[in-house]
Amino acid sequence: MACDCDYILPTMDGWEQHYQNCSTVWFKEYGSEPPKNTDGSIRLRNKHLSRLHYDVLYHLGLDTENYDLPAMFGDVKFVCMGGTKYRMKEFAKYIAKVLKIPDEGLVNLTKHSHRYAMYKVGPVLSVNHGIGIPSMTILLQEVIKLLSYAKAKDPLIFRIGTSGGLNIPSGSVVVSSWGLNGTLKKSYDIPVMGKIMEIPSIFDKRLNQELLYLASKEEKFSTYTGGTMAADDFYQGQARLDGPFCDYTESDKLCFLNTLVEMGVKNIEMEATAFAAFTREAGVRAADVCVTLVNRLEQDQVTPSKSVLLEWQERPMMIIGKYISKYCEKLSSVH
Ligand code: R2B
Ligand code: URA
Repeated sequence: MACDCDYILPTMDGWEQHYQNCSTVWFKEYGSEPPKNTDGSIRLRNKHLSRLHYDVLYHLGLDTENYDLPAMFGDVKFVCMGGTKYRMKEFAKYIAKVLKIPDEGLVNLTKHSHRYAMYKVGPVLSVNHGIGIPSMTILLQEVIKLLSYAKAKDPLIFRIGTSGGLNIPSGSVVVSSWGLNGTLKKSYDIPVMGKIMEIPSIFDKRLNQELLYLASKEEKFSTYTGGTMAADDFYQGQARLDGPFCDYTESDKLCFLNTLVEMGVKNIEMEATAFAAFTREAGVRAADVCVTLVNRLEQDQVTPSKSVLLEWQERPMMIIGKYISKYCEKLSSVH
């Protein structure tokens, strides 16, 4: 088995030698080849799909019969996902500026579904996923199929999000190394036909190191790495005291949050576990990069002004923007 890492940054001291979806790593871990084709495109593992006459990506408003997906999306290298439609349109505009691509023609490519908003700028897809795991995983699974049908080569998927921080200044950024679920396990647990299916939720270490390296050059804010708890609720599920219901005390809350801190958790949001689990299952490199809007050891409410919140939400975009431009620089130096 030979290394087939499609490196974006050259290896530096102390970095992992390979991405997690490298054939050498995958073979060691699972005893099989990774689910990708020799051209780097995603090989879908679901055998039932071959029985479909054509595939309807219902929530994207696209399908394999009426759309030429390879022509529309074959050149996609990066998918950036985030909660809101507004933020992902802003990201599309931002990346257009970074890559010096005109953005006048920005159209919502999923407009027929009325569910999500997806924009394409050169090799970048910018798409929103809504709030929470179910909304995110529906989008993510259809995006994985879309990338596979389009034969996109070695794609990467980023989530640029918001979160509550643990013991770090608000406005800091966290690049997640793993996701932790609500029962403090590093897995995404989903009931399938009456039984819980557990999928490990660990992010690609090498990709994290590359992003942290680029983030370390930012002077306006600090970037941390560590665990990210993905809760299924914003209020009690994140040990808040300010929801409509609350059956625990403030000291219970602090005791729980301190347990998370001791475990190495740096922030709490609502998607990390499933995002890490499904991207890894698909053999796709992925990273969750979130800004923290509040230090949860100090308060529950998100109180910064609208303009500060908007400025902070640009921070994950800046890191991912740098990463994407490194890739494009590398590409143009080869051609
Ligand atoms: C962070 O912010 C949203 C909740 O306000 C949720 O999508 C998340 O993960
Ligand atoms: N998003 C969350 O899920 N939690 C927070 O505290 C802030 C944003």
